[in-house]
Amino acid sequence: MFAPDDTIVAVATPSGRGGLGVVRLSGPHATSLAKDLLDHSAPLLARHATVSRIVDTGGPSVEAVDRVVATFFPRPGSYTGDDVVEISAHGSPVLLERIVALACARGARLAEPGEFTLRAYLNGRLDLVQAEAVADLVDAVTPLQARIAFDQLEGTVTQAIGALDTELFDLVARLEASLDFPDEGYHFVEPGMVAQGIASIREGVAALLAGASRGRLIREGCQVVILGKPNVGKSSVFNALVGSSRAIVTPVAGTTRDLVSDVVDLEGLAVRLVDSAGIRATSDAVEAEGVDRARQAVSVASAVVVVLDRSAPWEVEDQQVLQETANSRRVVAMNKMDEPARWSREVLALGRDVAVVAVSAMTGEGLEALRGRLRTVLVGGGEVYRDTPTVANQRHIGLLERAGASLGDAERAARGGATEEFVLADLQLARTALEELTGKRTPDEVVNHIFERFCIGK
Ligand SMILES: Nc1nc2c(ncn2[C@@H]2O[C@H](COP(=O)(O)OP(=O)(O)O)[C@@H](O)[C@H]2O)c(=O)[nH]1
Ligand SMILES: [Mg+2]
Repeated sequence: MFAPDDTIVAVATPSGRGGLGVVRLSGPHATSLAKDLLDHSAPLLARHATVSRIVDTGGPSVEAVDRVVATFFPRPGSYTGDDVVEISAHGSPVLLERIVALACARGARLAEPGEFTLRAYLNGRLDLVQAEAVADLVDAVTPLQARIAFDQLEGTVTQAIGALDTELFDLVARLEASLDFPDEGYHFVEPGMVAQGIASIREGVAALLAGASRGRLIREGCQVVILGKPNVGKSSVFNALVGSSRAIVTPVAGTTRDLVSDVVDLEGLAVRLVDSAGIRATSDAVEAEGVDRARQAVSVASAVVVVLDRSAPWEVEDQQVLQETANSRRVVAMNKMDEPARWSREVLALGRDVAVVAVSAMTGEGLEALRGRLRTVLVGGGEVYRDTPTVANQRHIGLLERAGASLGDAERAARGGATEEFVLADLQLARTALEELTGKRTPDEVVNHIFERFCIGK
């Protein structure tokens, strides 16, 4: 995809101003380029911070550009596996771009998105699962997302898959050996043992997949729509959960017409909360469009919060919202609990399994319970434990499912007394899937696609 012998350069810190900004150089000429850029005659000492100046020698006179700290990370122990020099300058976009331009003028090439991490992968510093974790870690918006990504970067998923692949490799080797010596009547593995060995690996794959839908929800975040008839306090509940006055709250029914949304951190779960127009039959064209949009948002949502006003008489419109959301995962919020109640939970005629909480968006009472119930509805109870591999990426899930299906086929073939060749063919398919996962054998276009989503400097 990219020329791996080039020396590449990019700003590694986010665009914008900050106390520091880092320019990263990687490749065979990283140190000689750094020497040209820096006002420092001695070679950079490995892994030492060197205070120096960036100088521009291209003009009629030498111009000092910034005072910086340069650090040299020699190959092969650097992030990319090539020689790397990191230059910490003052965090001004103008300065950082100037340093990059000076490096390019001396023969460096501007790095493509994700190219530093791609090199780390190509040089065997990270496997593909870990490289993907780098992007997830940088993109994380909740501490739990960051934790899962970091564990993945540390190798929890890599190790779990590696262990399965080793078991699989061992089984394949023994089956191949018994194929190679058929005349001696010597079987390196009993057919019963083969099926058992396959079953154990298949169960390992299934265990990884068991937590995957939850992992995926945590990694990707999800959407939750607040629904209810007009004036029950949807926008007030939205604002209270978001923690600011994003949505307009008025005593006039039908004021929220467009969707207002914001991301909230629900104990680590990134939830895009959507406030919607009140669901009701209306002759107002703008309001009707709002109601349509609310319904569309529900169709892609992971769950719904149905808001009801318990301080007002029960109406057929409330019943309609409950009916409309009967097939969605939902939490029912009986709002305005600070006022005298006009009806009780029994009116809802909902089973005990439906989460119903009394809240007051005005006083904040019951909101913690609402958050808790919502989280349970979305991901179930319990914690995400440290050091257990959490599979969270759709690519990984798809490949594990493929491996699991092939293992199932192999197991059935072995139990049915099929020849080693048949069993082996399925086992090889399973191995291919696992190797595509870790990057041992991944098509170039898949690798390209993965690194395309990185930003420049990663
Ligand atoms: N007493 C009381 N009034 C509330 C509460 N939540 C909302 N309201 C009031 O109900 C009215 C409608 O609220 P709003 O959030 O705009 O409802 P929406 O139309 O469903 O979005 C406003 O006058 C709010 O101040 C609550 O918990 N208690
Ligand atoms: Mg509203």
